[in-house]
Amino acid sequence: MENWLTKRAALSPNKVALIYQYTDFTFAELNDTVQLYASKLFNDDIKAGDRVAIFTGNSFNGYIATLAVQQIGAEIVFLNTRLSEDELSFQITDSGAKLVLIDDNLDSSQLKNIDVAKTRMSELLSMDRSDSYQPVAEFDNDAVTTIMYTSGTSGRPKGVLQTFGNHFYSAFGMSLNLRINDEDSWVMTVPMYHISGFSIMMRSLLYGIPVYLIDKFDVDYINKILINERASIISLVPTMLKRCLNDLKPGQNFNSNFRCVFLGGGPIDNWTLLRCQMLEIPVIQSYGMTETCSNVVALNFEDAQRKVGSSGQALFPVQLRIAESDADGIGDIEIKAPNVAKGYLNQPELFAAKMTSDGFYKTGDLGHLDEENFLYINGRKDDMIISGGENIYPEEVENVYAKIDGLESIALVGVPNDDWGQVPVAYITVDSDAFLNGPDLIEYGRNRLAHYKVPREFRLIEAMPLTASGKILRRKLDEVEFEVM
Ligand code: S0N
Ligand code: AMP
Ligand code: MG
Ligand code: MG
Repeated sequence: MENWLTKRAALSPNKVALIYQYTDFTFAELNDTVQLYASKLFNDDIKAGDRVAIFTGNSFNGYIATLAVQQIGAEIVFLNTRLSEDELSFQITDSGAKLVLIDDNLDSSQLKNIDVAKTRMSELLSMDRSDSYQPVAEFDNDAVTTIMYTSGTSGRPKGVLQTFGNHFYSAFGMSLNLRINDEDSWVMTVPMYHISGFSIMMRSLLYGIPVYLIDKFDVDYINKILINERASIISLVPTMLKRCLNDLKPGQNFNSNFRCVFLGGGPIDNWTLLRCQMLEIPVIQSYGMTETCSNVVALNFEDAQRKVGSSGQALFPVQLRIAESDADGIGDIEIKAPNVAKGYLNQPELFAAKMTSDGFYKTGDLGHLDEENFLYINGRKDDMIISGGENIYPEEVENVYAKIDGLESIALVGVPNDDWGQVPVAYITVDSDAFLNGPDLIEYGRNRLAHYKVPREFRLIEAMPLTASGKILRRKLDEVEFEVM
């Protein structure tokens, strides 16, 4: 396919592409700025096929830098800015990124000791442009353009390889479902380092619609955009939606061009959905993941009211089936679609293990379909916890703590939380002569893990509930008596 940015700038140069802090940029201006930036980034070391890591919030510089890496034909490695030094170090090394581009306005102290070339995004602007730079002419469907890391139940995090074709088909299915039109615009407050955010950038190029870029989740500012500007769609995770609702004053309505909250990333409670109905805020619930390059299942406008609680139907051209279902029809959600990622970087065997012989991807989620093929999510096969749209794998946290002397065993579980949906707490047993205390254990985790992964509380128990074969019965822990440390 022709390069989406240059194509879009040629098709609709004067349409607004980006609105950042109340300033508009057209697609022609966006393209010019990105190409200038790319010409300074491009050199003998940074060229097509290389990997460049991006450490940014949703800033203007981050938006430009990300598109510039794509224009060069290099692969973008997105770093979650909440990660610890250990976590970032692994991803930078594993991806073989040649350079980390760092957002100027962000605390990047976790990167300080990591041995890799680093450049501040603004520094690059004072560099010379390369005369030989040309944007890539084509975006090859099979070429990887983005890599986003995801953890799992065992071993190392995995870089999900997302191709242009993946992003294209994702945007295509979305546009048919939401019937994207010329009046649409998308508010991007979900982070660009997640597919929830990055997919909005790609949709903007493909659809030719503006993005309201928001660099900090400031609920007052976001509601002002939704009330006073012409924003029509906003992608949110449940935590964000609840904060927006709590901040709305009686009688305040979103602008007349507003069409929907596009909700994903985790389960939502019915009370919040009911509040949205009462406030006449349309919510399009969706289901998707990094490996499917954003949502593959979503509600549509006609059925949103009738099917509250459902995540919707498989989008065009996604195939969905429930495998190994039980008597209630609940089983494994499997997906076959051109937006399923190409694989895991350096760990192809792990991705292969998630593919069925007939090409379906085993999501690890449990669900069932109603008589009209609407999907309802019933939880996970593993014990993954979702806090504010960020995933926490208990095994990953437990492995970090298992190294502590005197800590005999640890099991992490998610407990319900009004703001975050779930937060992690740890049950532990300790050796009889050990001196461990909760605050120190929390501090230990905060130095090694993204803070959202750190247990909020340590619960001391006498003994772990075990299976006959000696495995910890995580789901029995809520019945065990404990003492908060
Ligand atoms: C909810 C957010 C905005 C909360 O962050 P906030 O309030 O800005 O935090 P800070 O001010 O930076 O920090 C304050 C303290 O809060 C802690 N903290 C921050 N985030 C979390 C968290 N998630 N859980 C627990 N604690 C958190 C900080 O650590 C800090 O504490 P201290 O000082 O102690 O460090 C933020 O979390 C956020 O942006 N969440 C959204 C992430 C997201 O987008 N997830 C989706 C990932 N999934 C996908 O992308 C696939 C699905 C998908 O594509 C999709 C999803 C949603 C919508 C649409 C789609 C789509 O299909 O297009
Ligand atoms: P991630 O890979 O970080 O994008 O996380 C994707 C995971 O979030 C999915 O595999 C699900 O477990 C969960 N998830 C996404 N959408 C929903 C939803 N609508 N309801 C419940 N869980 C969801
Ligand atoms: Mg993930
Ligand atoms: Mg998630």
